[in-house]
Amino acid sequence: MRPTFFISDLHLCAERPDISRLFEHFVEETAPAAASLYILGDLFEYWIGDDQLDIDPLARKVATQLATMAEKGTKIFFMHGNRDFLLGDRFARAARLEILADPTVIQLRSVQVLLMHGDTLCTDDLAYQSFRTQVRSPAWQQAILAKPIADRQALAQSIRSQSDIEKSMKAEAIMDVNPDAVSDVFRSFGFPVLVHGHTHRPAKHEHTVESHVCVRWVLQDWHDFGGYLSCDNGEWRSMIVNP
Ligand code: LP5
Ligand code: MN
Repeated sequence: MRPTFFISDLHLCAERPDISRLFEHFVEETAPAAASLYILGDLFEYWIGDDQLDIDPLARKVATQLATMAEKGTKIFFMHGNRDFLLGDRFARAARLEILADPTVIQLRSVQVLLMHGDTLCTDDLAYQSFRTQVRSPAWQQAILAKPIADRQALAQSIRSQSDIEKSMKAEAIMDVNPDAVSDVFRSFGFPVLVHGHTHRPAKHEHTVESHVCVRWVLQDWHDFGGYLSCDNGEWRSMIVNP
């Protein structure tokens, strides 16, 4: 049986051509070995609506690269991150991928695996959680998507700057997952393996919840190099993309 791969937090953008080249290598040489590729959010630096495809050559290229991989036989799944939560059906069709809800449970052999972007676990970051509630509301999204694309681009940049200012004033611990939130999801989903990104703190954690030892994989971001998590016949491994 072919392996399953997981990636997140690539933050692809025209300003980082090195990461785009790494991604190209990954989709052409590495990921086709997988039966399924799960992209757990923040594939793009930001996404302002699917008409980004009309103005952003990199977005079109990524869609084509993913579609080519899907045609070769790797099933591709995408979950929204806090940067690309506006990615929608038009991109999904162009990239031949399926959008998943956050959270989603999949089964690999007999193991239940819970997939999340990871931002909902950061419950101590109250300012972020209230921002998230606002931008994930269908009414807000409808109003935003009705605006001209240039306005949305400017707004995304303002939010990015504001977010960077606020992050510089937040304690590191606030921006990590909350242990009780993690225990709660393990409990609610029957003590699965948990895979998430967002925090950019790649690791394999073990949590004991009601005497169950549960594993939580945090995915590698693609800031300095590319990485993915592989599950191959029940064996989990964190891998580096080697061009
Ligand atoms: O992304 P990261 O890791 O740097 O920081 C996140 C949280 N920040 C965000 C915001 C994103 O960085 C930017 C999202 C851009 C999306 C583009 C589409 C938007 C649609 C608009 C156009 C169509 O998610 C950060 C967390 C951090 O993770 C760790 O978990 O702390 O959260 C914040 O910093 C949020 C702030 O605390 C509160 C929100 C500030 C935004 C204020 C809006 C100002 C608008 C000005 C308009 C003129
Ligand atoms: Mn994120």
